Amino acid sequence: MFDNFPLWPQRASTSAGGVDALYIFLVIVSAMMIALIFTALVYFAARYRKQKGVRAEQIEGSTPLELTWSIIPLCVFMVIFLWGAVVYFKGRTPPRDSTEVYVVAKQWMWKLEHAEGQREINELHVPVGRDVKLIMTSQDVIHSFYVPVFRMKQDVLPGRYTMAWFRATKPGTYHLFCAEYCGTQHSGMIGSIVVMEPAQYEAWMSGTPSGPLSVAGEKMFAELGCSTCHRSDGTGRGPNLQGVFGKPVALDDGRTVMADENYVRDCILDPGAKRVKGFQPIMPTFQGLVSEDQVNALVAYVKSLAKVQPGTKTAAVAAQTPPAETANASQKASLKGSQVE
Ligand SMILES: [Cu+2]
Repeated sequence: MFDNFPLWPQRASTSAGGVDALYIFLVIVSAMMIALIFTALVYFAARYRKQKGVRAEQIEGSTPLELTWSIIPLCVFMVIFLWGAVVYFKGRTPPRDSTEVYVVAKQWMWKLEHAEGQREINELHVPVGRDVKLIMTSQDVIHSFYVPVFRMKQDVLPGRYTMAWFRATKPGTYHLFCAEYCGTQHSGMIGSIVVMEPAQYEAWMSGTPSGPLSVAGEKMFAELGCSTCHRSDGTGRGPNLQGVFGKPVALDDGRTVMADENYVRDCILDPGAKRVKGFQPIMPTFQGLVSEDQVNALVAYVKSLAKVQPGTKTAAVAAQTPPAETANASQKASLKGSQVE
């Protein structure tokens, strides 16, 4: 009966149930309050209507009554607040080892790039049952990545990364909307999320051969000359980036910041702002010289260095190098200390 007119939107992610439950609770509490207020309104209007010979009496306040109607709502609001906070923090905290997808929004399309290198426009293929972390930025104005069936919406801002994550529970093709008015063709900024069975997804992944994003980033790192200062043997004029990502970094101005995606991004585009302690302000800005896609690739590369022990060949290079050459390279590395170049 309700096939073409569903009373409740479909759910297709692990967090959708939690969001719905909170929403239903809010609706029930609101409905109960409306019922209570309107019943009292009608009752009192009838009970204390104007009658002959009856005069209104002045009543002094009642402390127990006032305490009751203050404390009960306070408890209800605290429940809503705490419950909301739990749902919010769960939705904001991507699980470790999530599959990563970089999202670049622009008027009026979504560009998506998997960490494995696959690129898509207005379409995102993901496997069912796997955590997917979105690292998003905008090339122009504010957009918002909204997937109703996942109950997930996150603003996408120019000049920084915002994150979101989901774990799809049901294969299917679902709507992706931009939920922030972003110009004349905002309503056309739509796409789809294709959730596939793992085997199907593997087949899809292998159908579009392209190297991992971190390898593209490593190439760019060399082309832009980054590797001449950020040397892996620690002798460069810039900090060695191996093992840095995901750890606290001491800055020149005394602050300590976490080396996350936004930090790496800021260092590329505004190197003076968060300079590492003990290094000179000699790094030029790459603002305007690299595209958002290129920044994403560089971030993915620096991230891939997180697990690399200082002074070893990077995983990204090893993955690309044929076995014979790898052996050769590691021999060389052990002889003279390796460089990521
Ligand atoms: Cu938009």
